[in-house]
Amino acid sequence: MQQDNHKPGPTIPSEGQNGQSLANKIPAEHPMMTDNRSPLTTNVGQPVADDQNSLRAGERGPTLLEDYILREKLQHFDHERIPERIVHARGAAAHGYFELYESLSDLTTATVLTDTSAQTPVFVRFSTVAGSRGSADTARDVRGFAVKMYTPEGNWDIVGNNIPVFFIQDAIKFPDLIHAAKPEPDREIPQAATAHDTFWDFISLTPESMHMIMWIMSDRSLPRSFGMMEGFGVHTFRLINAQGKSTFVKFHWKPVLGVHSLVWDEAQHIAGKDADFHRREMWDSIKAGNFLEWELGIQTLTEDEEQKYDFDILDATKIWPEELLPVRRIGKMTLNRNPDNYFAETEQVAFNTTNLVPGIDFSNDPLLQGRNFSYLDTQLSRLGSPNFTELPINRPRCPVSNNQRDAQMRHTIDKGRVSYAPASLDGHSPDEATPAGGGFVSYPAAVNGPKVRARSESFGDHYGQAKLFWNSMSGPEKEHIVKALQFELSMVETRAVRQRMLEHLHKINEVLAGQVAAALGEPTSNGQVSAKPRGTADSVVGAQGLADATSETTASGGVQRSDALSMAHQPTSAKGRKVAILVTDGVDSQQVNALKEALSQAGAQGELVGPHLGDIDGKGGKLAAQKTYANTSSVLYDAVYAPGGSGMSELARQGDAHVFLAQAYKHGKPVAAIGESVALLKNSLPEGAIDANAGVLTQTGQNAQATIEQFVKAVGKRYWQRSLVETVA
Ligand code: HDD
Repeated sequence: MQQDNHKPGPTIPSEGQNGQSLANKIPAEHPMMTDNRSPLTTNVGQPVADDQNSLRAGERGPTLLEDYILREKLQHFDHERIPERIVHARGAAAHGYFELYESLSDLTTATVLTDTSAQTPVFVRFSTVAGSRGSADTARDVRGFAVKMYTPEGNWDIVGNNIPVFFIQDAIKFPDLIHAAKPEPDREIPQAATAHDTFWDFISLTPESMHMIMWIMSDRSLPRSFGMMEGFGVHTFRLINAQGKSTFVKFHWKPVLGVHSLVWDEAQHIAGKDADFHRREMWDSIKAGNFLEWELGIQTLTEDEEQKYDFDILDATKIWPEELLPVRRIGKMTLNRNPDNYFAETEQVAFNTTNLVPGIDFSNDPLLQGRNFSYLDTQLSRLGSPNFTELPINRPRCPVSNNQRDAQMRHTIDKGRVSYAPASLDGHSPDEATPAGGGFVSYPAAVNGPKVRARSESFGDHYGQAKLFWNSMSGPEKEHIVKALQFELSMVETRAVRQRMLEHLHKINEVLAGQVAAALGEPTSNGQVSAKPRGTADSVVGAQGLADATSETTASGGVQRSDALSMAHQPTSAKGRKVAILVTDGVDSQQVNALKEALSQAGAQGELVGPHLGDIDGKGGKLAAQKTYANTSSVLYDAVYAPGGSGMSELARQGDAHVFLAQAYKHGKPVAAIGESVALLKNSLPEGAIDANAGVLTQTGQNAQATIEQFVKAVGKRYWQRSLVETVA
């Protein structure tokens, strides 16, 4: 069934190619993979002689019903679409592998976490949550980070996000959350955006979402690239060792390039200039051999420590502060191969939180427990048959053997009479694996208590970790959160919803609430939340959450500030970055080539942007412009460089060059100008903007080497101290 994805399946040669009859050349195996180079056939293999004209009665006559070739082609086309995912519809994925640094045999029996010699194949899909399949990549949203590992003990999926917490504590609220976030049902507006009444109405009545709100209003929801995002399993899981001992665990993916983001104005522009910004970047990087890498980290907690902290480890709206429970890095994942076919792989891949391997188990997190129902159910509706696990991208790489049979689109041809157990005929049915032989055994956690629809009081603090997040932000990060809330809430038409949100914000931080209130033209809140949430959360929130109006950080194990939450402490480098080099006839080619070389040495890419594509008559040799002002934009780059050269004063007359520099400046990116281009830069930026310490580099002489070095070091950084950013572009 499985084919090596690199090799096309056997093709059927035509008579014309080798002079032999087709019948003699039917391959023994079913060709599953095609590179479309074999002669054109119908879906049952009949060679097609004319694919340009349908069969008609006379050259100008009506089309004949007999034309099964036309009918088959149109019919297949008519059925090409499957339902898009109800959430996470827009995504992009890549293949790769996972390697373990050290065995975790003290904690788990899972081979993928104990065998350091193995290279486990993975397929990883990144996604936005709210938008449709055709929406823009840079919407403000959580990013899905779903990893499928093809282990020798079956597929293990970590179906995570790039944010470590979630909006709600109980899966029963998920359909409400998503209905509120999706376009409003009467008008189907807005697409891929939360800046509308129904979302904020729901949020303002759901205090448990406040921690998550701080994360999505931060720049975490505007990643620079997939490879610059963290990933989180979010829930608490269990690791089980050979002695049956359970340890609670949270999974983290730490990007080797660090965590970096865009800013909102930039993200909005990118959505128009290149809606495929993230998927294109990943595709191009992998194609160029710049693979994406993350380290897998774990935080662990013993059974005895389950109730040690003032947050509940079963509450998915809470993190375990890294200062309290450090992340141990245990392996590395590398994405090194683009999919061969978007539909067959990225669209048809089916993740499921219940795809576990022996040695890993669930916790009682009520959000996780609900997800464990939802994923299989959704795949049945999306992919249409329980045989979706036989699709090449979903099929485990280890043997699959059981008595499940039939259903639509069955691929496996099960031989023999036995499809039941116990059986003695035909060599009997597959044997169960014993626990000692690696069979999955659920952790025998003791369970007792009455059947209730209630939430534990230990889930009751909704503001403590929101405060921890706010307090851990740098100044610019706080400013971006304020601006995000000003934007989002100003788009809400219902005043009562805006006011309710201000009340919640006041409970997180008064300055934050005050600044948002000012932009909304509202008085600052008195810290009382007027509307209580409905249902079971009410009493719980009343017990701790709403009552807490102090500035003390609670539910954080005593941690008041966590550097791990801020992106300000992340390493920056030019690696994986893209730089625009503005060129026109008369540019100093040697300088351009020296810059390109220096960027490439640093793992970055320099792209020449000119007034037209192709030949640029450089001083010192010809150059080729790869992009023009018509098909690219400043927002698609991490830095902009205007080289020197006798012809470069011409650039000042190209209005787009001004916009390029001014916009890069506005978004805090490094900009540089040499020689003849310095005047252009000065004219593009506000007075006083030229400041090397603020990433604005100039060099009036022609010897640019020192500036090139300084510039390359600056690529990847953002200079938030530019005080005049609001006045330009
Ligand atoms: Fe979910 C898809 C992540 C809560 C129900 N979810 C989906 C995907 C990711 C997540 C990454 C896309 C997988 C892919 O690329 O195909 N979901 C999360 C995280 C959650 C979460 C990190 C909270 C911690 N999800 C959640 C809940 C429910 C669902 C509480 C329902 C009770 N999620 C789904 C779904 C989807 C899905 C409807 C849609 C498509 C799919 O499953 O395959 O079943």
